[in-house]
Amino acid sequence: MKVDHVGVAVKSIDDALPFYKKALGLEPVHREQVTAQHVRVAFLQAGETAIELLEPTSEEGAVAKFVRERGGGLHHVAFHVDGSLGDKMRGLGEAGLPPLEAVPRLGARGHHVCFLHPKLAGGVLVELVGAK
Ligand code: CMX
Repeated sequence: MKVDHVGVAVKSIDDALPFYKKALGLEPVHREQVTAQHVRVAFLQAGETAIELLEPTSEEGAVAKFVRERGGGLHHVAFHVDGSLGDKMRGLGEAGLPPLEAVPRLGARGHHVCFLHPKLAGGVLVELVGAK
């Protein structure tokens, strides 16, 4: 599986961007508001992998809680699933590694996604990205 993107939670995307530009030469290639997740996001492409900066848009939601408790930082690692994400999720459930969602849900960039709880992966929130 390829790493699709690495999610980094920040208080402010605009405040975070100068580091990525000056230190790494990376600039946003896509910005979007994901209303259901209470975040706005910016994707910076680094080779085949992107960095997704996530900024909370309200006090609700997982990212706001993460920023409140930890001040931001590495939030999740997302892997690209070839083939059907729904099939992959069913297989994970049968293997005793059930995703947090019962079915794929719509995430940023029009992709379908699901998440695996950090307790399953040694403290890392894992996202799977693919086609429904
Ligand atoms: N990475 C690592 N650990 C995390 C974490 C993260 N991103 N978020 C929470 N945790 C830890 C908590 O600190 C807590 O640790 P301890 O038990 O050691 O104290 C533990 O996970 C359990 O947390 P919880 O009580 O189950 O629940 P939370 O309310 O903190 O929620 C989670 C955790 C994973 C269920 C929730 O964040 C979630 O549903 N995430 C998936 C959705 C999401 O993150 N969306 C935002 C991204 C949207 C996008 O990319 O578009």
